[in-house]
Amino acid sequence: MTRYEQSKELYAKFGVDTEQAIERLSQIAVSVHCWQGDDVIGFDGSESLSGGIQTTGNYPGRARTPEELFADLTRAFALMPGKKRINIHACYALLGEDKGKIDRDGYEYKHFAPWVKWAKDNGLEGVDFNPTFFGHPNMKNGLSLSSPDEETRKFWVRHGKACLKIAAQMGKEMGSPCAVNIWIPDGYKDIPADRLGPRQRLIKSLDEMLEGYDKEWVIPAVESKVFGIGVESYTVGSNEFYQNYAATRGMCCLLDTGHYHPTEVVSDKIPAMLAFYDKLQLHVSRPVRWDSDHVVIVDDELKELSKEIIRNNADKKVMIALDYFDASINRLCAFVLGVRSMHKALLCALLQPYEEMKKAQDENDLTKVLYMHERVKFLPFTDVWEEYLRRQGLSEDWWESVEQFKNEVIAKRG
Ligand code: RNT
Ligand code: ZN
Repeated sequence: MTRYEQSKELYAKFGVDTEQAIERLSQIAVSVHCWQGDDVIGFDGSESLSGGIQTTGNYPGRARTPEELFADLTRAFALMPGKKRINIHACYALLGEDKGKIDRDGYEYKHFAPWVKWAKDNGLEGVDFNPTFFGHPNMKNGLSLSSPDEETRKFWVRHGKACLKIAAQMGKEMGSPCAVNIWIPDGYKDIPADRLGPRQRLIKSLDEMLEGYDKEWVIPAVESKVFGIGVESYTVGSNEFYQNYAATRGMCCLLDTGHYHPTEVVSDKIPAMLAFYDKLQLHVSRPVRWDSDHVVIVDDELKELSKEIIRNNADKKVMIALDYFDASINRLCAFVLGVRSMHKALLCALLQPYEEMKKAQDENDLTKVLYMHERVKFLPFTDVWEEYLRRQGLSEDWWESVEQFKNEVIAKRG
């Protein structure tokens, strides 16, 4: 008997079917953010990151061109298990001869067609898209959709509209609806004199932007935030603001695991949202003391968050995207490690005996709930995980690929 076969029997004693777990895991798509590969700079002219978000570290080898980013992503994706999507930002437009001639409000599908081609060539399930409301001179005083300057506000509404149109075509081309996430950095460093006005303008902008979007091929979401660097006192797109906006507009929210007070956890927000919404989008990140966007690892919160998806049968309702950017380590490793961690946590969640535990909770046998939590914690998870990888031609030892990337690619990038 192989180790996997032995473990399969052991899990069966707890009422857990490892074959079912592997099968279910292989159906869950994870949307991988392209921006870990180049420190969130993009190709449309920005030289630095702004808007309350920051990459820190100066590890060499950042992808500087579309060719480099596509090549790095191809290497990274080959090491990732499961169903994958690619998540891109509007600033990753391939403008070609339109460079310098058009601005973000003039972007079209053709500027992103190479991304769709790459996604198809690499067997991806879909492409997700984001308007980019940062790293641009029209972010007047750090404001976009909530700007009191009508010209500025309208420019960003046009950008959003253009992106929704592009997204519809991406969805159609891939045969899988495109998730469009709306995040703006708008806010103030110090105590504002008006907290309502910017929010009213944001409602107006969002309504204008979202008017008539393609409901079949686009799934838009709004992403809230508690604060950003340099935007400490007031964030226009706060949690309450967007939850109410989404609820009244029949759309969905996106919860980023780094966007709440450090004592709040997204794992508990998931079931609260599922009680009211039939779709929810996630940005899985790892905040260390602040929204630091560290590479996702299998920590307790990631395991808890995964349990909320699995035990509520929300595999298709909760759309998982990753959002982190670490410039201090090998970026190929960062990409692959984060994706594998997400899958590991999901598999962990799939190997839990929920029925028995839920029953114990409802019977107020909370001693048993605690006992069971600890009892299953160290069951031979790795045997199932390695079997999952093996079936996809992958293994847990992929360090060599990290070294190869360093020697073959990074070393040659000055
Ligand atoms: C910023 C948000 C946002 C960005 C990406 C690049 O705090 O999390 O989602 O990280 O869109
Ligand atoms: Zn995010």
